[in-house]
Amino acid sequence: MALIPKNHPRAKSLFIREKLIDGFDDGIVAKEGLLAHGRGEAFDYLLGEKTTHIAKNAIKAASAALLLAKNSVISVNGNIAALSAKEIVKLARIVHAKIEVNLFYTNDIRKRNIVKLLKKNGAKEVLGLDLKLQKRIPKLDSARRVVDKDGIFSADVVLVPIEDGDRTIALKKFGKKVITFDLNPLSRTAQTAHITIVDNATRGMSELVVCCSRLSSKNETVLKKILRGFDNKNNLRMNILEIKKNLSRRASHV
Ligand code: PTJ
Repeated sequence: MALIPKNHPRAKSLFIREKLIDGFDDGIVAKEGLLAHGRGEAFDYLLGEKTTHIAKNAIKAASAALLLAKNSVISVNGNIAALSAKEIVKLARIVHAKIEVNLFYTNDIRKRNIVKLLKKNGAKEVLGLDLKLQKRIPKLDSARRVVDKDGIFSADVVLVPIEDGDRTIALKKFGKKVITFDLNPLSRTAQTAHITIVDNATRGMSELVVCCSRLSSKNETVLKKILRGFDNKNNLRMNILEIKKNLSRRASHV
C-alpha cells in the first residue's frame, strides 16, 4: 500500500484508489476495472465527493425495493468486491438477499477469489460458480448473460453496482427491477435502471446498509409509499443539475 499522508487534501479518494489496486494485485479486480474506477472518480469529483441528499433519496427508494423483494440478488463484480465486501454481506443479511458473482471480463480464477473474499467477510453462500445451475439471460451477448438459476435468473430485484449498460438493459427487458450504483448519471446503466444511486459505491453501500436496517421495521404500506414517491428520471435530472451547479460555482471562483 502506498504511503498516503492522512492530511492530504484528497486522502479519502486516494485510499479508495488503493483498495482497487490491492484488489487488482489480489486477483479480484480486472485491469479494466482500474480504468472504470478512474471514470467514476472524475464524476465523484464533480459531485463534490460526498453522498448528496439526492443520492440519499435514491438510497431510501432502493432500501424499500430491497425490503419489499421476494427474491433479491446482489450481483458482485471485481470492483464492488474490492471496495465493499463487508457491506455486501451485511446488506444481504438485512434484506435476505442472495449474493451472486457475475463478471463482465469473465475469469474462473478471479470468480473463485471473489467468492473466497466474500466468505472471509462472513458470506455463507455465494452463487455463480456451479456450472450445473447455469442459465442464460436472453438478448445479452456479454459473458454476463450466464447466471445462476436460483440467483439472478429467478430474482425479482437485482442490485448491480458499478455496471456496464448492456446487462442492465437485458435484465430490465427480462422483467427484473434493477438498482444500480453509478457515479455517471449519463451512463446507459444509470439511464436504464429503475433506481440509480449516483454515489461512490464505497460510501453509498454503507448508507444503504444503515437505511435498510432503519426501514426493516416498517410495514409494506410504508415501503410501497416510499417506492411510489421515487422517480428515477427526476433523480438523474437532479444529479446532472448538481454537477452543473458545482461547476458554475467553481467557474465563478477561478
Ligand atoms: O469485474 P468485472 O469483470 O465484472 O468488470 C467490472 C467493470 C467495472 C470493469 C465493468 O463492469 C465495466 O467495464 O464497467 P463500465 O462499463 O466501465 O461501467 C462502470 C460504471 O461505473 C461507469 O459509469 C463508472 O463511472 C461507474 N463507477 C466506477 N467506479 C464507481 C462507479 N460508480 C459508483 N462507485 C464507484 N466506485
